[in-house]
Amino acid sequence: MNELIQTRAQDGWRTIVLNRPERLNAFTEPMHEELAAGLDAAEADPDCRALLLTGSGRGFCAGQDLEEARANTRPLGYRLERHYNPLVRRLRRSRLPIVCAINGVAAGAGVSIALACDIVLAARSAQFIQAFAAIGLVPDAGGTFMMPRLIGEARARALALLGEPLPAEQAAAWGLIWRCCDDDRLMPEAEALTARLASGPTATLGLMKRAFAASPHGSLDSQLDLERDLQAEAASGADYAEGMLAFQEKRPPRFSGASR
Ligand code: LHQ
Repeated sequence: MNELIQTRAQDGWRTIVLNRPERLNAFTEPMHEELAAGLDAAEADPDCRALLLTGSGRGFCAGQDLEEARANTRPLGYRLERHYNPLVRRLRRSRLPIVCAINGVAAGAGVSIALACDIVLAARSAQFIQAFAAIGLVPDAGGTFMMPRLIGEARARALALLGEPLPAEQAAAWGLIWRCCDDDRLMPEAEALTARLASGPTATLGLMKRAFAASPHGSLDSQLDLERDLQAEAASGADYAEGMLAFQEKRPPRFSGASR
């Protein structure tokens, strides 16, 4: 079966692979539907405690499939509202920590989707391209929100207006992503990172995501209040008790990931 999205279940976590390599994993509507179903299934599985998102072939994701966009009469705003914006929101709001392994070029909304994940690793040969200006469009799927916050407005504006590729090493040096590594190390490192997150205090990692999601909109006062509330919630969970006990007993913690 020619799946547009492949899912592999590992012990405690899942890999989700964008799988249209002949089109550099550019998104079509059916691919969005399959990805949403894959994310639904992962979220609903209590044994799944982390996700790894990557692409097959030589690209990560070339954004919207331009052939589909041209052939299909749906307005562009509909596509964003129906597929891209919910995807970005759900990656950000997911209860699961999400690692993104950028195995090759990321362009257009492909960059935005990567940046909506929690930790982004890239192969040294990968590039990030704000490809929008070249086709007469503006950055979307959260690009104008995430890019300036990660790398500063001067760099974000120039990348968007010029559409120049940003090599992975530069992206890491600028703080767009967590780090880059040699191409043959990408998947082993991304998998090790995801497995490590999967053995973490999952519910608490979800609370951390909430704090970071609120941060750009908040003041110091509002973040202090939010952190107080989230900390109370974290401290009421079994993983806090286990973490404290493990510290006392000088052993690694065995987190259940549960919220209580
Ligand atoms: C593609 C694509 C592609 C189809 C490569 N579509 N086939 C949201 C909502 C609604 C509407 C509009 O937009 C959005 C958000 C967006 O994402 S808009 C931005 C869409 N993406 C782009 O504009 C990127 C277009 N692609 C490129 O500029 C290049 O392909 C890059 C720079 C990504 C890679 O270049 P190369 O490494 O030289 O590869 P290539 O161009 O040879 O691509 C390989 C094949 O993939 C090729 O097909 P072919 O039959 O000639 O082998 C491309 O046509 C196809 N492909 N991107 N987005």
